[in-house]
Amino acid sequence: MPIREVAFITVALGLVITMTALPATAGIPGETAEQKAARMKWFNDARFGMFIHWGVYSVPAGEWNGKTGYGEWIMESAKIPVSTYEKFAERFNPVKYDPQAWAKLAHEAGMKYLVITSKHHDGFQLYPSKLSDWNVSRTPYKQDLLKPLAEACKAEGIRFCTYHSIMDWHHSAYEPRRAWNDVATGKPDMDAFQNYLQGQVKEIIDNYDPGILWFDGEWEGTWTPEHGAQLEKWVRQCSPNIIINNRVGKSRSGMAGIDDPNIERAGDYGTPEQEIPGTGLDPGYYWESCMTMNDHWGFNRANKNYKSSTTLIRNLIDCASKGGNYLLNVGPTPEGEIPPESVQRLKEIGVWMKVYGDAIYATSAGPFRKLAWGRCTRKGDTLNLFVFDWPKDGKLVVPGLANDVTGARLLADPRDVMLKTDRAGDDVVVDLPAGFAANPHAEVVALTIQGSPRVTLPRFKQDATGKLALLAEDADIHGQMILENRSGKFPNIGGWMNAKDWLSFPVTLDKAGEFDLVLTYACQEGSDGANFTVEMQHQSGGASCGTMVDSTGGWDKFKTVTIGRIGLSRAGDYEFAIKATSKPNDAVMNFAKLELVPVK
Ligand code: FHN
Repeated sequence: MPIREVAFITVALGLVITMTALPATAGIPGETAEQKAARMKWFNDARFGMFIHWGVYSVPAGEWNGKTGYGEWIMESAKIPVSTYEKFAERFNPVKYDPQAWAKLAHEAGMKYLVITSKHHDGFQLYPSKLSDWNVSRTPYKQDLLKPLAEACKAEGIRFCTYHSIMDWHHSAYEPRRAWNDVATGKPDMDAFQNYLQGQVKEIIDNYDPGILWFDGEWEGTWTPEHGAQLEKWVRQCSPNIIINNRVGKSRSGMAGIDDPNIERAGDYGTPEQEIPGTGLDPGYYWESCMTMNDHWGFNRANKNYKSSTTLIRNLIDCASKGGNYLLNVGPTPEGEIPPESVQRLKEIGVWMKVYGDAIYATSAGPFRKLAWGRCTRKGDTLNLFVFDWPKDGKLVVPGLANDVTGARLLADPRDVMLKTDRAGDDVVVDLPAGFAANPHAEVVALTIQGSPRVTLPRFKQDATGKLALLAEDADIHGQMILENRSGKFPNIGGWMNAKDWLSFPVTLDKAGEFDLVLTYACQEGSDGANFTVEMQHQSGGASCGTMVDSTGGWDKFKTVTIGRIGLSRAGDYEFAIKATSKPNDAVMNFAKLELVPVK
């Protein structure tokens, strides 16, 4: 079905652009924003934590029937009969487990908290629950694996936290019961299952006092918002100051993890997974991106596709620059060892954090939409400029910063030499020392300014041919869309689930004229059909071009199509806005680029 074109010209009186802030997520009923901020302070200051996925799924180590691509989902993915799967417990014997070493490794990596799976989807508990025998007591090891780690974390000064899966492929009361669950008895009963779940949560709180209860596996239809609300209330009764993620209920929007504004908020914070949101999230919105180091959460012996330490450090910086946390995963072996590739990276991260950690901890999001050379966090009157790409001419351009600069220094320079800064129009330029051996992961320039940051956002302009290109990573995001990279080649706006969400771009048109609007986007089969408009507002009028989205065959299948032709008779400042005008079946589209191509 070709894109249907409905190009129409409207004269608009002007458009007021307002940043739509995400309302803060839920929390304790009646809790003020200040009270929540106090309760979340240790988490929000921490910025960096360790995730540990460990269980009997580590015994097959990702391999089954000659295939090696499995992880912690091996029971489900390979449809292993539960009676067969249970035999893994007989081979789960972590005699090399050293909880003190794990806590020390996390601490020395600069991590401030640790989240370990007390129970994953396979239902197996790492502790001797009184409510189930499908746990560590069924292994040769028998001892509680959580208690010594909780104590070791306390000794290292890092917060011990637990992940507990709602979905349970083993328990007889959980529904839907898997066809390969040949040990279940009786009929599933989700209310009975909730009682079991709440009983185990109380055991965990009473015995290990976790700082966070990290729920997961909430997505199946049998787990309702009401179940989530009841569980959340129960947890808060058991531990009033605990922090709960948003996967206790049904408010997260998929892997983007950010709360859907149309759904009653659940938990205290958003949980992007394997991705990092775009800029512009509300400062009062707490979130944490969780990621693997290789391609699996659980131990997979064959998978050596580990991210580099530079990538891991820059992910941490990216999260902090947007006001969020980074929860980095390790998947230990059945013998109780963290894979050497993970240990090596954690040690390298720790070396970097020792020098630059102050620019990460207890910071807030930087004031810039995008920095071509790196990222920025803010701490009081200091903007921490993380330089990934060291300028060859030694001139670090800080775009649009209107504030007076009171100082600039290299965070790593023990001599604490003040760097020269100048103003160049809207920008501040920092003179970096020639021949300085910048840290290859990221170097930090600490820039102190007068007053709260004031940034003039750059306006997008035509190139020499008169073409204007508006890219996903340049968009002002109004809502919960995220910046991701589904093509693996260029960023795109994803998670456009809500018709109220929209994108805007400040544009300065030097050359008026007639233009073709050329859109690069992706849309999954079955999600097509949403309408949207491109609005181009000048102070004295403007134009719009509207179309209906057609499928491109997948969220990662990008196509470039001409969606219309418009005439812009005036040069000058415009506000471009891309808005949905009908409710999407799933998401509106994955937006990559909009170009205005002059008509010859
Ligand atoms: O299915 C789980 C997966 O195994 C892993 O635990 C991740 C970590 O956040 N959560 C779910 C996938 O979204």
